Amino acid sequence: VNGAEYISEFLRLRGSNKIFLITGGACAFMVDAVARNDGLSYVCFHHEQAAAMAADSLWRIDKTVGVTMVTSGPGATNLITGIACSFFDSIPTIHLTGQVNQREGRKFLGANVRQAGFQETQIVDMVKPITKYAVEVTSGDELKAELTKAYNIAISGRMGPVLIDVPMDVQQEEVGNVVDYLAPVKPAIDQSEKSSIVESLNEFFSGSERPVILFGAGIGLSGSEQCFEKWLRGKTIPFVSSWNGSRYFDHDLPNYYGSIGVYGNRGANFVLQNSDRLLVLGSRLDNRQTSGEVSSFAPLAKVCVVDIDKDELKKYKDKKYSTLNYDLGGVVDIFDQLDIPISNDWKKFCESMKLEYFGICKSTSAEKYKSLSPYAVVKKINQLIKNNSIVVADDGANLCWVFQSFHRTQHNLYTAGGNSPMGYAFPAAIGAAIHKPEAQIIAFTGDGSMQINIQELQTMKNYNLNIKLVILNNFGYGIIKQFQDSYFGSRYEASGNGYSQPDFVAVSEAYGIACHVVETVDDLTQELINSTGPAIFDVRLHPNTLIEPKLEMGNPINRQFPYLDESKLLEGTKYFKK
Ligand SMILES: Cc1ncc(C[n+]2csc(CCOP(=O)(O)OP(=O)(O)O)c2C)c(N)n1
Ligand SMILES: [Mg+2]
Repeated sequence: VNGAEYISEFLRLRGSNKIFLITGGACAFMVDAVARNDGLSYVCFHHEQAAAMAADSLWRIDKTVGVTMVTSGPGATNLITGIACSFFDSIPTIHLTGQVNQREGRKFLGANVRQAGFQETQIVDMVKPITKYAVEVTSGDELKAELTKAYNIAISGRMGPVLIDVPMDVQQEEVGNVVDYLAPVKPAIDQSEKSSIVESLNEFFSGSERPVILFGAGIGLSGSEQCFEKWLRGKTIPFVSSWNGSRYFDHDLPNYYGSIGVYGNRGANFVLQNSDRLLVLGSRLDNRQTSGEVSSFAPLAKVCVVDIDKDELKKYKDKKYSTLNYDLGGVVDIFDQLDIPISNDWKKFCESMKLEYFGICKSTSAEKYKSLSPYAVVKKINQLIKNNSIVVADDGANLCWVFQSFHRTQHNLYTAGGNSPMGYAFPAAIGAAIHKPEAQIIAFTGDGSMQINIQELQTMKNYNLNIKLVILNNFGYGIIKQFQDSYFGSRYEASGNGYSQPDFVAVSEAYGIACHVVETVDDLTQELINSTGPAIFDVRLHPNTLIEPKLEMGNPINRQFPYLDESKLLEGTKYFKK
């Protein structure tokens, strides 16, 4: 087989059978080989960024490695924002870029020119900081070795995207048969090491009265979410989560108090802030969780962080932090041996916080303007859809509204948490719909973000994808405007002033897709949401609809806007005075 055919067969054998692409001269041999492989098919996108975001989505759905195939130069550089989504959220993806023939390339000519071949770009150097591994192959033998190597790097340890740049001559080279693939082996942790982890954690918790566990995305990335959920079911230990962690729990678990942080649930924030022992599992504690004032985070607690990535642990300089460098998947079985003391007073406090705040999503701004509450919209859709549906959120205020109010049980709920580019949700939903045509899929986006990958309406139409695309339309960049309310005297530069948008109903019509204008929650009917095939919902919100609650700069996470009255604040910070 030639290099291009080898790549196809390798991907098929790994179970990555849908290749997301835009073609071009430098990748044409690879694309043709995909088409000729009986076990593979390709999907044509209309922007490479969208293809990369769709590929990113597959692992989040069912741990399938997504693949893109694009041409050199602009095809390759267009992937970058999508690749970054995978890198920051530790999602394995494979990106195959065509490259010019080596005899036409800058390396062959030996001069330090900007470009030799047409559309030649040094994509490998460009993506190095946002991939786990990126390599240009120079021969068939190298291609064979590097495919396995790159694939295994993508799926092992702290996972992430990889890119392989394949010159046209290597795509055409005769490379021989497909060689055996050896899967990576997970390093086992022996019994004595496990006993020492139990000892450290029991020591950490000894004397605790107010323990809390914070779960991050690591619990799902390590494949241990089900084991942890089982363990938690029998326990009373309170737990909270990051947004990327919240997608791995049944929010009905009695000891779940919600997600924390800048846009977190007030009750969850109060629980965390009052704790005396905080165990952080698989979360990098980014500043959307801790606030910019890191020293005000968990101010009364000793904190222990367990993470697979040594470098993440180097961040913790303060002596209140201790760290353990483990893959949660390898140590989840030790949790049964932990002895975590909890006071009754603490259980009561957590319960009272839950009663007061959990699941409460009030839009005082919508009340003020007598307009539609985005929280009511999300909750209504949440009620109408099936428990196993796929729900993708985008960025900005619309992302916050979804993660603040969506009650996840079995749903597959996700977003590109770390990179959070405008326009992720829609192409990610396209990836989901192609991968799981039978699934119910909802993509939430904003009017601004919708315009970043609006060209993919054609992909949705062309493949007749079963996606309900919900545009939470506030006629502007809502999250930025709210920021400008706080710091720029409501001067809405480039967020309201200068910003523009098309008539989404007319746009949908041009693409031949049904569009429903939503002005009240009653416009969202069972019939419309549960119909099959593509549809768009243009949900009309007031331009000044706020994210509530939200932290303003300089505050600890227990003091969010809209500000509580003194007695509620005192209740929520009950243990601060001691
Ligand atoms: C590619 C990209 N450019 C810029 C930003 C900065 N940004 C974050 S949210 C946002 C506004 C998004 O507007 P919209 O989709 O309407 O969301 P809203 O906040 O109004 O719900 C901007 C410009 C970003 N996240 N990604
Ligand atoms: Mg908007």
